[in-house]
Amino acid sequence: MLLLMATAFSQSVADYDLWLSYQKISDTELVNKYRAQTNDIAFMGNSETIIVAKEELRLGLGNMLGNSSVIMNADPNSADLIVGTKDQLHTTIQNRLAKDLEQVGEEGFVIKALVQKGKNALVLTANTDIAILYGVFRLLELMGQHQSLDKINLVDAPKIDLRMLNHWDNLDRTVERGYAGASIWNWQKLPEYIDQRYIDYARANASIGINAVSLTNVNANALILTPMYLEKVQALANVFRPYGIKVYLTARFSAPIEIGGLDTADPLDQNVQQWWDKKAAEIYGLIPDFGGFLVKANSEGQPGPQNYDRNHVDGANMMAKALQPHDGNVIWRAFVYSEHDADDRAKQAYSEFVPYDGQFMDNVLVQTKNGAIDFQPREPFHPMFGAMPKTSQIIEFQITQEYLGFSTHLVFLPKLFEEVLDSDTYRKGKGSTVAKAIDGSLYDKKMTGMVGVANIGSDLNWTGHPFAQANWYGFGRLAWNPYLDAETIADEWLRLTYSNENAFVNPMKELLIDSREAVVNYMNPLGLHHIFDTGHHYGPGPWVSELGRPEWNPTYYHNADVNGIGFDRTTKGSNAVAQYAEPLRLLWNDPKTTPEKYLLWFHHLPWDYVLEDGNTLWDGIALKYQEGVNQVAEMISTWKKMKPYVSEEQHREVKMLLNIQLKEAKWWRDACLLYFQTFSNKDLPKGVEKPTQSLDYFKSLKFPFAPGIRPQWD
Ligand code: BDP
Repeated sequence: MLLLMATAFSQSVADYDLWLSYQKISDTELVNKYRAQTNDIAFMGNSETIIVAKEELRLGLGNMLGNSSVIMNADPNSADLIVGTKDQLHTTIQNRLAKDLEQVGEEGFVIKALVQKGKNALVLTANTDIAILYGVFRLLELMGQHQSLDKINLVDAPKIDLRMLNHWDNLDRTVERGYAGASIWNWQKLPEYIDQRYIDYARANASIGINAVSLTNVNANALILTPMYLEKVQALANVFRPYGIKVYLTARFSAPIEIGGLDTADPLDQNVQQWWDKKAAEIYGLIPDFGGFLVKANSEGQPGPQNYDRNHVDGANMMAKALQPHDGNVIWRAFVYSEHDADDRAKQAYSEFVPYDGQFMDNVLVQTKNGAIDFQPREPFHPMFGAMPKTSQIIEFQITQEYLGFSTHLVFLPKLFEEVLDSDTYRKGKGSTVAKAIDGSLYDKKMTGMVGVANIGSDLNWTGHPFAQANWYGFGRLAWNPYLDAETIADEWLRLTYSNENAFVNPMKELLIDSREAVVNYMNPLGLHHIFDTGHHYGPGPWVSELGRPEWNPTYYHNADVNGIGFDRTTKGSNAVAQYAEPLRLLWNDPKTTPEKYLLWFHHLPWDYVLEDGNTLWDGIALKYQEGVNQVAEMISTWKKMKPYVSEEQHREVKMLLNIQLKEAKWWRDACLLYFQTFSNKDLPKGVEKPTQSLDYFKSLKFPFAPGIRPQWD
């Protein structure tokens, strides 16, 4: 009992509100100004979406300004704030804003300060109700960051169509790679019982513009497509609809056999095709705005078209045909690597998919992970980006921290996302960034999208680590605008979640920005990758070498031996560099012109290879590990100084988590260096602390109950 209480109280109740706590503003001058600007509101319309938008505005203004007397039905001719879609506005204002409204499409909005009949007024307008809701959230966010509205002239629209979360939630409420408690979907109590969490989840998503969610694990269970579960999915879709969120489901390729009674799932078989046609019609009967299917096929043992000697196009197009009459999409994942292919795992998705460019139907989106291996702390961008001009290719990031310290380590992921989005693919010459490849500006796309694997669970604070909320927030902001920089996002999130005091925001912004490099340094420096312990991926396991398939073993990825370390992906090795456009192909083929952050990703180099700063490779690796540890120690000392700006509870919680992070950073450093030292046979350089335990000790650590593991991998 005591233990239970201790767990429950270690998370602050305030953390449940995420970035939507609408903290009271203490600066009275600002409060008076905001009050004057929002006291009489003419909020037009009464759709479900408009009702939630009004409620949100009332809540936000009430909390921030202590204003409980907000009028929502003021006369639009004299209101302080006028909110309405284009057609609801008075023609004079409509005409003044016509140009802006043309630019913002279905989901964008305009917030403008203007003078109406000699009186200052703010106008929030858009072409649709959902965009009004987005505008309301943005207005409240600006106020939450204490920004002046006096001259506001904001015309904003999302640059990406599909802004989506993928939950890897199982029907038994475990979450694959989930570190924040159980799944928030309570399948047993649905459809009748609507948890308040579903509504707060939808609000949080809408506040950052997320407009689609896939509810279930990509390692799918076909039961989700049976009538009993579809009724439950319908209930969730009904909750999400006013917030502009479409529901997708993961579709197990073998569902026609498992729940349909057929003896094949061959995509060219007519009975199979008809089964999917009927299934789609059944789902749309319940959920008219259903988004579609997300499919992981022929990857890591999942069934797929190749089981029937068919290919990805056959499989994806078969499902796309079933969904097309209902305007649904198939999201087909490109995360494939095969036990029958001995080639470098990093090359396989490109080799399998790029030849199919132009063959997928218009409603097929090919979902590609940000890097070619698997959500590592750092990877070069996936070579498929920009390489399939005739395909709607969308990007998949992992928000949950499978390879970044679970929900124990503080790591600000927008920095990682930004690095990928800003990478130049050179597919159409210099400046062909990944962001441009996916937002449709490099090649015309039928549909664009950005997906994040959710880090959300039943923990009181949603994400396990209170700072992991920033990763959910940041993902949404980047999906809306992939050109936003990580600093801006950090600044916004800190102000909305904790405090507007610069003495808090500035050092904490620095801490967030540096946190990503810290984790790279203490886990996988200089391009090392996938040296995690097996299955659960908790902690280091560079020594693991005896698993059934070569690419399951960390030794496959680091290749350490007495001669050196790293994966040779040059023309002399696996030639994965050939999948990148010039000049990258040429530059990354030579260690001297490869950025050091990717060095051991592309090259196997001797221990005494000389790095840019004059250190040998061995010394450089060791110093990076130490630097990572030092960075965490710095984070701890910054956090110590933040006590005045957060509650005692919040302070203690993050302090405890940072202490674990420091302990685990040292674990990574010591375990990896001791192991690599058996090959390098060199002493640790000056400045690197001596390991506290032996290599055998680190090897002996086992974690059979680490969270987030797939049941079949136990
Ligand atoms: C890997 C995870 C595994 C997922 C897989 C995927 O370890 O749990 O099923 O990715 O994305 O990173 O399909």
